[in-house]
Amino acid sequence: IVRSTSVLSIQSHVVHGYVGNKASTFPLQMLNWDVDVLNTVNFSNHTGYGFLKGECATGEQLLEIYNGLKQINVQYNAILTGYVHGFDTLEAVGKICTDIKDRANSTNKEVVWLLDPVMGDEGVLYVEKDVIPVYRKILGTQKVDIVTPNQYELELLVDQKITCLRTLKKALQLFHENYNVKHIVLSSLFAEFFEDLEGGKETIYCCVSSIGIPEKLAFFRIEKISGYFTGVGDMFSALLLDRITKTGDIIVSVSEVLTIMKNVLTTTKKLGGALGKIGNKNMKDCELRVIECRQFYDHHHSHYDPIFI
Ligand code: PXL
Repeated sequence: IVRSTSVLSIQSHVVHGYVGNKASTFPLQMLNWDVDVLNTVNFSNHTGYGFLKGECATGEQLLEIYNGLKQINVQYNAILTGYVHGFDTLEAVGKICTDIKDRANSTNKEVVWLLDPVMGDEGVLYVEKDVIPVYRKILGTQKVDIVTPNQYELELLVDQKITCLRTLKKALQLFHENYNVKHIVLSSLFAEFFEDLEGGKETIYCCVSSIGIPEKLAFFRIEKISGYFTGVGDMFSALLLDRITKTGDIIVSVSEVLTIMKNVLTTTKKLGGALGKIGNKNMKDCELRVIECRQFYDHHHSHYDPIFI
Protein backbone atom coordinates (compact mmCIF):
# COMPACT_ATOMS: atom_id res chain seq x y z
CA ILE A 1 0.00 0.00 0.00
CA VAL A 2 1.34 3.39 -1.00
CA ARG A 3 0.32 6.28 1.23
CA SER A 4 -1.62 8.89 -0.72
CA THR A 5 -0.47 12.48 -1.18
CA SER A 6 -2.86 15.29 -0.46
CA VAL A 7 -3.97 18.23 -2.55
CA LEU A 8 -6.31 21.13 -1.94
CA SER A 9 -8.16 21.77 -5.18
CA ILE A 10 -9.90 25.15 -5.41
CA GLN A 11 -12.07 25.22 -8.54
CA SER A 12 -15.67 25.28 -9.73
CA HIS A 13 -18.31 22.65 -9.08
CA VAL A 14 -20.94 21.79 -11.67
CA VAL A 15 -23.76 19.40 -10.83
CA HIS A 16 -23.96 18.12 -14.38
CA GLY A 17 -20.89 17.56 -16.50
CA TYR A 18 -17.15 17.79 -16.12
CA VAL A 19 -15.24 21.04 -15.71
CA GLY A 20 -13.27 22.44 -12.76
CA ASN A 21 -13.22 20.13 -9.76
CA LYS A 22 -15.44 17.61 -11.56
CA ALA A 23 -12.79 17.24 -14.28
CA SER A 24 -9.89 17.06 -11.80
CA THR A 25 -10.97 15.17 -8.70
CA PHE A 26 -11.63 11.73 -10.14
CA PRO A 27 -8.45 11.56 -12.26
CA LEU A 28 -6.40 12.68 -9.24
CA GLN A 29 -8.09 10.12 -6.99
CA MET A 30 -7.28 7.43 -9.55
CA LEU A 31 -3.66 8.55 -9.20
CA ASN A 32 -3.58 8.08 -5.43
CA TRP A 33 -4.26 11.66 -4.41
CA ASP A 34 -6.40 12.56 -1.43
CA VAL A 35 -8.33 15.46 -2.92
CA ASP A 36 -9.77 18.13 -0.62
CA VAL A 37 -12.32 19.88 -2.79
CA LEU A 38 -13.05 23.55 -2.17
CA ASN A 39 -15.69 24.82 -4.59
CA THR A 40 -15.61 28.41 -5.86
CA VAL A 41 -19.06 28.12 -7.47
CA ASN A 42 -21.96 25.68 -7.34
CA PHE A 43 -23.52 25.74 -10.82
CA SER A 44 -25.97 23.48 -12.62
CA ASN A 45 -23.57 23.25 -15.59
CA HIS A 46 -20.64 25.05 -17.24
CA THR A 47 -20.98 28.49 -18.83
CA GLY A 48 -20.73 27.17 -22.42
CA TYR A 49 -24.36 26.00 -22.28
CA GLY A 50 -25.38 29.67 -22.47
CA PHE A 51 -27.72 29.08 -19.54
CA LEU A 52 -27.05 28.14 -15.94
CA LYS A 53 -28.40 28.35 -12.41
CA GLY A 54 -26.48 28.38 -9.18
CA GLU A 55 -24.33 30.42 -6.89
CA CYS A 56 -20.83 31.78 -6.51
CA ALA A 57 -19.05 31.49 -3.15
CA THR A 58 -18.03 34.77 -1.53
CA GLY A 59 -14.50 35.31 -0.32
CA GLU A 60 -15.78 35.29 3.24
CA GLN A 61 -17.36 31.85 2.80
CA LEU A 62 -14.13 30.35 1.43
CA LEU A 63 -12.07 31.86 4.26
CA GLU A 64 -14.53 30.47 6.80
CA ILE A 65 -14.10 26.94 5.41
CA TYR A 66 -10.33 27.39 5.33
CA ASN A 67 -10.34 28.44 8.99
CA GLY A 68 -12.15 25.17 9.73
CA LEU A 69 -9.45 23.22 7.88
CA LYS A 70 -6.76 25.05 9.85
CA GLN A 71 -8.41 24.19 13.15
CA ILE A 72 -8.23 20.50 12.37
CA ASN A 73 -4.64 21.03 11.17
CA VAL A 74 -5.00 19.68 7.64
CA GLN A 75 -1.71 19.58 5.69
CA TYR A 76 -1.18 19.48 1.97
CA ASN A 77 1.52 18.35 -0.45
CA ALA A 78 0.07 20.44 -3.24
CA ILE A 79 -2.45 23.14 -4.13
CA LEU A 80 -4.33 23.31 -7.40
CA THR A 81 -6.27 26.47 -8.23
CA GLY A 82 -8.48 27.06 -11.24
CA TYR A 83 -11.77 28.76 -12.09
CA VAL A 84 -12.53 31.69 -9.77
CA HIS A 85 -15.26 34.00 -11.06
CA GLY A 86 -14.62 37.35 -9.36
CA PHE A 87 -12.46 39.83 -7.45
CA ASP A 88 -13.44 39.16 -3.86
CA THR A 89 -13.35 35.36 -4.15
CA LEU A 90 -9.99 35.39 -5.92
CA GLU A 91 -8.56 37.64 -3.19
CA ALA A 92 -9.63 35.01 -0.65
CA VAL A 93 -8.10 32.19 -2.72
CA GLY A 94 -4.85 34.19 -2.78
CA LYS A 95 -4.91 34.55 1.02
CA ILE A 96 -5.62 30.84 1.57
CA CYS A 97 -2.86 29.62 -0.72
CA THR A 98 -0.33 32.15 0.57
CA ASP A 99 -1.07 31.02 4.12
CA ILE A 100 -0.61 27.34 3.19
CA LYS A 101 2.70 28.09 1.47
CA ASP A 102 3.96 30.24 4.38
CA ARG A 103 3.02 27.69 7.01
CA ALA A 104 4.73 24.89 5.06
CA ASN A 105 7.80 27.06 4.57
CA SER A 106 8.07 27.78 8.28
CA THR A 107 8.32 24.02 8.96
CA ASN A 108 10.62 23.29 5.98
CA LYS A 109 7.98 21.40 4.06
CA GLU A 110 7.35 21.82 0.38
CA VAL A 111 3.93 22.50 -1.08
CA VAL A 112 3.71 22.73 -4.86
CA TRP A 113 1.21 25.34 -6.07
CA LEU A 114 -0.07 24.95 -9.61
CA LEU A 115 -2.15 27.97 -10.59
CA ASP A 116 -4.30 27.82 -13.68
CA PRO A 117 -5.40 31.42 -14.31
CA VAL A 118 -8.72 30.39 -15.89
CA MET A 119 -10.11 33.56 -17.45
CA GLY A 120 -11.06 32.85 -21.04
CA ASP A 121 -9.97 31.62 -24.41
CA GLU A 122 -9.47 33.00 -27.92
CA GLY A 123 -10.25 36.58 -26.87
CA VAL A 124 -13.40 35.81 -24.84
CA LEU A 125 -13.44 36.23 -21.05
CA TYR A 126 -15.61 33.87 -19.00
CA VAL A 127 -14.95 35.40 -15.59
CA GLU A 128 -15.32 39.00 -14.36
CA LYS A 129 -12.53 41.18 -15.72
CA ASP A 130 -11.55 42.56 -12.33
CA VAL A 131 -9.84 39.22 -11.57
CA ILE A 132 -6.93 40.24 -13.85
CA PRO A 133 -5.27 42.66 -11.36
CA VAL A 134 -5.85 40.14 -8.55
CA TYR A 135 -4.06 37.40 -10.50
CA ARG A 136 -1.19 39.83 -11.06
CA LYS A 137 -1.06 40.59 -7.34
CA ILE A 138 -1.15 36.91 -6.37
CA LEU A 139 1.59 36.05 -8.86
CA GLY A 140 3.55 39.07 -7.60
CA THR A 141 3.93 37.39 -4.19
CA GLN A 142 6.19 34.91 -6.05
CA LYS A 143 4.73 31.88 -4.29
CA VAL A 144 3.31 30.10 -7.33
CA ASP A 145 5.44 27.25 -8.70
CA ILE A 146 3.75 26.36 -11.99
CA VAL A 147 1.23 28.20 -14.16
CA THR A 148 -0.81 26.85 -17.05
CA PRO A 149 -2.27 29.80 -18.98
CA ASN A 150 -3.44 29.62 -22.56
CA GLN A 151 -2.18 32.26 -25.00
CA TYR A 152 -4.99 34.72 -24.22
CA GLU A 153 -4.47 34.40 -20.45
CA LEU A 154 -0.72 34.92 -20.78
CA GLU A 155 -1.37 38.08 -22.83
CA LEU A 156 -3.74 39.41 -20.16
CA LEU A 157 -1.29 38.74 -17.33
CA VAL A 158 1.73 40.47 -18.87
CA ASP A 159 -0.11 42.99 -21.05
CA GLN A 160 1.71 41.86 -24.16
CA LYS A 161 0.05 40.74 -27.39
CA ILE A 162 1.62 37.59 -28.82
CA THR A 163 1.83 37.18 -32.59
CA CYS A 164 5.27 35.64 -33.19
CA LEU A 165 8.12 33.87 -31.42
CA ARG A 166 9.76 37.17 -30.48
CA THR A 167 6.69 38.53 -28.69
CA LEU A 168 6.08 35.10 -27.12
CA LYS A 169 9.60 35.03 -25.69
CA LYS A 170 9.22 38.60 -24.45
CA ALA A 171 5.95 37.74 -22.69
CA LEU A 172 7.45 34.63 -21.06
CA GLN A 173 10.54 36.53 -19.96
CA LEU A 174 8.38 39.25 -18.39
CA PHE A 175 6.34 36.58 -16.64
CA HIS A 176 9.40 34.82 -15.16
CA GLU A 177 10.96 38.14 -14.11
CA ASN A 178 7.86 39.57 -12.47
CA TYR A 179 6.41 36.45 -10.94
CA ASN A 180 9.37 34.09 -10.43
CA VAL A 181 7.39 30.94 -11.37
CA LYS A 182 9.51 27.85 -12.10
CA HIS A 183 7.52 26.60 -15.07
CA ILE A 184 5.10 28.24 -17.46
CA VAL A 185 3.20 25.66 -19.45
CA LEU A 186 1.26 27.34 -22.24
CA SER A 187 -1.49 24.87 -22.85
CA SER A 188 -2.37 26.08 -26.33
CA LEU A 189 -0.88 28.27 -29.03
CA PHE A 190 -2.66 28.31 -32.38
CA ALA A 191 -0.25 28.10 -35.30
CA GLU A 192 -2.71 29.96 -37.56
CA PHE A 193 -2.37 33.13 -35.43
CA PHE A 194 1.44 32.97 -35.41
CA GLU A 195 3.62 34.51 -38.06
CA ASP A 196 6.45 32.02 -37.62
CA LEU A 197 5.17 28.69 -36.31
CA GLU A 198 4.71 25.91 -38.84
CA GLY A 199 1.25 24.52 -39.43
CA GLY A 200 -2.23 25.66 -40.26
CA LYS A 201 -5.64 25.71 -38.66
CA GLU A 202 -5.29 22.12 -37.48
CA THR A 203 -2.07 22.69 -35.56
CA ILE A 204 -1.77 23.61 -31.91
CA TYR A 205 1.42 23.93 -29.91
CA CYS A 206 1.95 23.43 -26.22
CA CYS A 207 4.98 25.38 -25.00
CA VAL A 208 7.08 25.01 -21.86
CA SER A 209 9.30 27.73 -20.44
CA SER A 210 11.36 27.13 -17.31
CA ILE A 211 13.03 29.75 -15.15
CA GLY A 212 16.72 30.29 -15.79
CA ILE A 213 16.53 28.99 -19.37
CA PRO A 214 13.91 31.30 -20.93
CA GLU A 215 15.77 31.45 -24.23
CA LYS A 216 15.21 27.70 -24.63
CA LEU A 217 11.54 26.92 -25.15
CA ALA A 218 10.17 23.42 -25.61
CA PHE A 219 7.33 23.10 -28.10
CA PHE A 220 5.04 20.12 -28.55
CA ARG A 221 3.17 20.00 -31.84
CA ILE A 222 -0.35 18.65 -31.59
CA GLU A 223 -2.85 17.91 -34.31
CA LYS A 224 -6.16 19.45 -33.32
CA ILE A 225 -9.00 17.03 -32.57
CA SER A 226 -12.03 18.85 -33.91
CA GLY A 227 -14.96 19.38 -31.57
CA TYR A 228 -16.19 21.53 -28.72
CA PHE A 229 -14.51 20.38 -25.53
CA THR A 230 -14.78 22.05 -22.12
CA GLY A 231 -12.78 21.20 -19.02
CA VAL A 232 -9.78 20.04 -21.04
CA GLY A 233 -7.51 22.66 -19.47
CA ASP A 234 -8.74 21.71 -15.99
CA MET A 235 -7.96 18.03 -16.47
CA PHE A 236 -4.64 18.91 -18.12
CA SER A 237 -3.55 20.97 -15.08
CA ALA A 238 -4.61 18.28 -12.60
CA LEU A 239 -2.69 15.57 -14.47
CA LEU A 240 0.32 17.86 -14.85
CA LEU A 241 0.41 18.46 -11.10
CA ASP A 242 0.43 14.69 -10.60
CA ARG A 243 3.22 14.02 -13.11
CA ILE A 244 5.49 16.91 -12.08
CA THR A 245 5.33 16.00 -8.38
CA LYS A 246 6.14 12.38 -9.22
CA THR A 247 8.78 12.84 -11.96
CA GLY A 248 10.29 16.28 -11.26
CA ASP A 249 10.81 16.65 -15.03
CA ILE A 250 8.52 19.17 -16.66
CA ILE A 251 9.20 18.13 -20.27
CA VAL A 252 8.51 14.44 -19.56
CA SER A 253 5.44 15.42 -17.53
CA VAL A 254 3.93 17.56 -20.29
CA SER A 255 4.61 14.91 -22.92
CA GLU A 256 2.89 12.24 -20.81
CA VAL A 257 -0.10 14.44 -20.01
CA LEU A 258 -0.56 15.36 -23.69
CA THR A 259 -0.65 11.65 -24.47
CA ILE A 260 -3.35 11.04 -21.84
CA MET A 261 -5.38 14.03 -23.07
CA LYS A 262 -5.28 12.73 -26.62
CA ASN A 263 -6.79 9.45 -25.39
CA VAL A 264 -9.44 11.32 -23.38
CA LEU A 265 -10.49 13.54 -26.30
CA THR A 266 -10.50 10.69 -28.79
CA THR A 267 -12.64 8.59 -26.45
CA THR A 268 -15.01 11.50 -25.76
CA LYS A 269 -15.48 11.94 -29.49
CA LYS A 270 -15.87 8.24 -30.14
CA LEU A 271 -18.61 8.00 -27.54
CA GLY A 272 -20.68 10.43 -29.55
CA GLY A 273 -19.74 13.82 -28.22
CA ALA A 274 -17.94 17.01 -29.08
CA LEU A 275 -20.23 18.26 -31.86
CA GLY A 276 -21.93 21.09 -29.96
CA LYS A 277 -21.58 24.86 -30.11
CA ILE A 278 -22.02 27.48 -27.41
CA GLY A 279 -25.68 27.66 -26.42
CA ASN A 280 -26.51 24.59 -28.52
CA LYS A 281 -28.76 21.83 -27.17
CA ASN A 282 -26.13 19.18 -27.96
CA MET A 283 -23.76 20.55 -25.33
CA LYS A 284 -24.58 17.68 -22.95
CA ASP A 285 -23.12 15.22 -25.45
CA CYS A 286 -19.83 17.12 -25.48
CA GLU A 287 -18.95 16.61 -21.83
CA LEU A 288 -15.59 14.92 -21.26
CA ARG A 289 -16.01 11.18 -20.64
CA VAL A 290 -14.14 11.40 -17.35
CA ILE A 291 -15.38 8.07 -16.02
CA GLU A 292 -15.08 6.04 -19.21
CA CYS A 293 -11.48 7.27 -19.53
CA ARG A 294 -10.43 5.92 -16.13
CA GLN A 295 -7.94 3.46 -17.63
CA PHE A 296 -5.85 6.25 -19.17
CA TYR A 297 -4.89 8.43 -16.20
CA ASP A 298 -2.11 6.17 -14.98
CA HIS A 299 -0.42 5.74 -18.39
CA HIS A 300 3.15 7.00 -18.52
CA HIS A 301 3.81 7.03 -22.23
CA SER A 302 5.37 10.02 -23.97
CA HIS A 303 4.14 10.03 -27.53
CA TYR A 304 5.08 13.66 -28.08
CA ASP A 305 8.69 14.78 -28.58
CA PRO A 306 9.69 18.34 -27.73
CA ILE A 307 11.10 20.67 -30.38
CA PHE A 308 13.48 23.21 -28.83
CA ILE A 309 13.33 26.69 -30.33
O1 PXL B 1 -13.04 24.76 -17.95
C1 PXL B 1 -13.13 26.03 -17.45
C2 PXL B 1 -14.40 26.25 -16.71
C3 PXL B 1 -14.43 25.99 -15.35
N1 PXL B 1 -15.53 26.19 -14.62
C4 PXL B 1 -16.66 26.64 -15.17
C5 PXL B 1 -16.71 26.90 -16.54
C6 PXL B 1 -15.55 26.71 -17.33
C7 PXL B 1 -15.58 26.97 -18.76
O2 PXL B 1 -16.57 27.19 -19.38
O3 PXL B 1 -17.85 27.34 -17.07
C8 PXL B 1 -17.86 26.84 -14.30
